[in-house]
Amino acid sequence: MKITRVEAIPFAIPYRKPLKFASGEVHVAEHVLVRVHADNGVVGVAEAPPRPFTYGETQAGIIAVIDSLFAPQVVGLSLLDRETVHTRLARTVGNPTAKSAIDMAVWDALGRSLDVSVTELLGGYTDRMRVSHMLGFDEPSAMVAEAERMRETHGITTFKVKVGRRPASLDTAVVRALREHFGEAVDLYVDGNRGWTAAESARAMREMADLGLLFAEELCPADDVLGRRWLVRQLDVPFIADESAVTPADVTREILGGSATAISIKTARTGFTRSQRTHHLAEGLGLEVVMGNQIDGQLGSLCTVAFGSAYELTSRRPGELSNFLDMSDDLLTEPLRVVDGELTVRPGAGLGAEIDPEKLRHYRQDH
Ligand code: MUC
Ligand code: MG
Repeated sequence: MKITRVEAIPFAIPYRKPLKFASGEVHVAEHVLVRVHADNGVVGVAEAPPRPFTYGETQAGIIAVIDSLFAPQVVGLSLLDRETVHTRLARTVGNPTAKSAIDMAVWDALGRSLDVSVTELLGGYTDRMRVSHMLGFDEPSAMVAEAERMRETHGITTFKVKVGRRPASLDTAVVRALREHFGEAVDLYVDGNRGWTAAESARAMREMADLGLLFAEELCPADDVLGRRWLVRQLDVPFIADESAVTPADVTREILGGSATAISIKTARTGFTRSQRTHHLAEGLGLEVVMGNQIDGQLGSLCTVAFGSAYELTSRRPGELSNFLDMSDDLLTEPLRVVDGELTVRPGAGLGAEIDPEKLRHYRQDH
């Protein structure tokens, strides 16, 4: 079970419905498919989504760092050497999605080699999660119509509403329209991607106080240290740290500093090995956890549900598992389906993902 090769393949798939939010927008999924080959003939897969506005990574940078730094550091190790893989990759700062894709492809290859699913390897708590869908910026009527379509087609009843625009009434009007349209039939929470100041956030949350929100996420920058603590102290819902708390050390700092009271775990940026550490930390600190989405394709969403289903704490809340529904196509032979508001893990070995060779040929950008 020795790693013989790591491939990093750029591909691009357009979005049918681009996602717009306070820190950026995504029109095309320009991701990197990572394949880890082992000497037993097994190949593990995962995908890295570059998010320059959040982590500074680009598609070309992910390929360069894998080819020049990370692949040579892991070739020759056993698929069982996950701690050594993690330690070697951790010598380099940053590059969270490049590191995570290698980590997850190693777990996939290990699962395939042992004929065990990744979820079972990790913890095996359940085989499914409820799904929360992310609604990007638009007019209130369009966002209500999109949520209605997601409920009718996929049975989704939890929505994360992107906020953080100016004036804030653009967003509060959307949340109010959703609540008026659906009544108590849906759960709603908001994510500001650092778009507002602490004072703007406090005002907007007061304006939405009657709308029964579950959470507020990253409404203002964590770097506004005192402002954010001041905001978090006055809220009566958990405040989720997302992009401000990528590593377990970040989580510790944000939570103990009073700048957040809940966290988002995204396998796209902490893989499986680091996400385990974050999960254990969250359990120790008694935090609410939401499995987040890095605007992942189907492979990334499969990684999220594989991890989220493995533990009680991560499967308790609906996970953000449905951004792929907004893409025009994907790479898997058998597409993921959200049915009755749930996404299930794939039965069988590893992640259970098979890449369609025709689709990969069509969407890859390296030849
Ligand atoms: C999210 O939860 O924020 C948008 C920016 C990012 O870093 O992730 C997405 C979704
Ligand atoms: Mg977020």
